[in-house]
Amino acid sequence: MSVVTHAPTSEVILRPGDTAEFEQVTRALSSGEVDDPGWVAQARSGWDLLPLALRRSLREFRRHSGPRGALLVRGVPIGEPGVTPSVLGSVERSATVSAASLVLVACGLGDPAAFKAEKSGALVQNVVPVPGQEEMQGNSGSVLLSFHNENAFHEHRPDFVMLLCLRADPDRVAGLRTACIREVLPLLSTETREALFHEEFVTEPPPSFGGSDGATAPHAVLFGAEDDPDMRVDLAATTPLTPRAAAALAELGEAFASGASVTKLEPGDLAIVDNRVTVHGRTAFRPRYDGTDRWLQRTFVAADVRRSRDHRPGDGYVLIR
Ligand SMILES: O=C(O)CCC(=O)C(=O)O
Ligand SMILES: [Fe+2]
Repeated sequence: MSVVTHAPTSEVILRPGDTAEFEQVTRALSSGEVDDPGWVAQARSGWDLLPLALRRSLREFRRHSGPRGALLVRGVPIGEPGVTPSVLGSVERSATVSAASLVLVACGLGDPAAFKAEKSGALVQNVVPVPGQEEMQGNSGSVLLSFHNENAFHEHRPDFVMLLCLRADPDRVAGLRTACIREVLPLLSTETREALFHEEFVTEPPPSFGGSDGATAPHAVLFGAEDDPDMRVDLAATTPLTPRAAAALAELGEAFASGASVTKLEPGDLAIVDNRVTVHGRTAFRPRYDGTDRWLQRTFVAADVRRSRDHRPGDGYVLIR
């Protein structure tokens, strides 16, 4: 009899020895330019040197992301971060320990990827609150950030979204929220499930991608396997086209809220969200803009980068549309 096991692990705590081993690999990558394909190639070979326990967990997660569709890895090397940046579109171009940690993991889960229209196409992006952006439904804001699949409008949205915490908010109230369709599906009525499988929704890109001009063709929110579907939705950018779609979307939003896991990320915590089955968002917090604010770094992963080849000139890591 064949046995398929999908270990439901949702948290991996690296032992101090594993963190030290991981850190050594990042040190070898601590000079150079993150967006240089040569540096990424070095990170790809560095993957083989990462602690075995970590590689094993990530391999299992890549095969099946578990009932929560997210993995928290604790004890990831972040070096010694300076003051939290506070400008719009801030990115990490020069190699640092934290940037190396992100790209090393990305190279094991698939390949790193970025969008030219977003944060200038950098592979490692700073997620920080920005003065004047408080109300933004984007990662520069600090009001409640609603549930979304990352870049839900895009044909080649990331398969995994990685968020590495360099610094928690001083009040320790900001929480990353995730909700996985595997946990949410049983909470939905039959009518809602059915409606979500119909192509009766459109999703707009954020303004940086062209705003409403670039809205998708009608799409379904759930698709694929009826008992383990993929999900495509952004509660701030997806519009229902019919009354039944509107009712279903409202019920889905309520189910996200009641089925969500909330994680107050600590320095060295790496959250990996399976963007195919899990939405994420963030609770509200109060920024100070004094260099001590919450600071995450973000990298997207494409499980099969070949599929977006026509969007990536020169087979690079940046999708130009
Ligand atoms: O700040 C967070 O915890 C999540 C922000 C977010 O949605 C993102 O950066 O994609
Ligand atoms: Fe996001």
